[in-house]
Amino acid sequence: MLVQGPNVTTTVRSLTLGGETGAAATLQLSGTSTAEFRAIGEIRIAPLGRLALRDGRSLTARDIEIRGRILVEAGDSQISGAVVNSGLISIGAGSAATFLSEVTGDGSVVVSTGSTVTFAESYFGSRIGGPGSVVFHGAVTPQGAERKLLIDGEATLGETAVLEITLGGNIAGSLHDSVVFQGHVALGGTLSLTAANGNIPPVNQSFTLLQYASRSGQFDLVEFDHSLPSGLDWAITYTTTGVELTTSALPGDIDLDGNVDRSDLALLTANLGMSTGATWTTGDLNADGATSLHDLMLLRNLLGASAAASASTPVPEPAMHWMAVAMLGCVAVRSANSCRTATRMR
Ligand SMILES: [Ca+2]
Ligand SMILES: [Ca+2]
Repeated sequence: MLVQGPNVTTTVRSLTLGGETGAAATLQLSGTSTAEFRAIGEIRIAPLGRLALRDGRSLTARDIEIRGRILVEAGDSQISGAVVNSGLISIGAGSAATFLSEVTGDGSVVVSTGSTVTFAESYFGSRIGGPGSVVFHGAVTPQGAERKLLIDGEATLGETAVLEITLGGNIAGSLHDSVVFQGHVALGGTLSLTAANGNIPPVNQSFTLLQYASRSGQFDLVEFDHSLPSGLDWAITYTTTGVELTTSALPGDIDLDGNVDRSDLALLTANLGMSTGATWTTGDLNADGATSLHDLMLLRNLLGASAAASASTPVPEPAMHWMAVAMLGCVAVRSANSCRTATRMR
């Protein structure tokens, strides 16, 4: 069945397209980019249903359940309504789709060459395939059994994006959320870290949070949902292939070998004066984007300390560090009772 949509705004109460078995049913909306197809209630696309948006037609519903397919075949289409995708969202060549509401589900999103999919709100999922581009402006949360989000094409995390990563265990290598970018990623926005069940990993455990073929930019802000033992810190490092988190690092242990020593001092002094874009690796220990005398003071306070010793003995509280943390304060998120340590990266 093929229904060619009219060139005017069409409103229906709700729509179920296709069935579980039998012949495929296709609703094709095409003709003019100013026309909108609107459902007051929900749109259900059954396994044998296909909804094709051509020429930039907009689709609006309260809820959109996809067990069949949504095909964006030409133009720039906007889809508004909470999407649960256990089927396929396919963005055809030379077209674009913007999802204005939350998208969840374990279904696939495939983006063709020269095409772009934009998630203006939250995206919860495990797979965005195809060589096209993906842009995130809201929360991004890996889902699925492997707790991994795999993205084939070029990706952008905009300044309002929040990448949510939950650390599931208290040992390195335990299951935790991660994102694999097979292509280039432009990083920005917030990295939000949560310790599942309050299990804060012990000193100097490393987790690979992100992998990428290439990268530009860095997170503007890193948030944690738990305070760490006095004098310890979280280190975010950017390598040529990924982003790593070292938990409960000693402020000053720039090379993350578990000791604050002359090697770390040499690394910091080599970058002293770096005013923008500095990271832990280049001596920015208080994560303000610069490598300055403040960072040097943090390192000096712990010169000679070792992570092994700090695991059993409380590390002396470096005054400058906690002054910096106090200035940054806590950011309340999700509930009035939760207090996340927020760190401005640049
Ligand atoms: Ca060191
Ligand atoms: Ca700094």
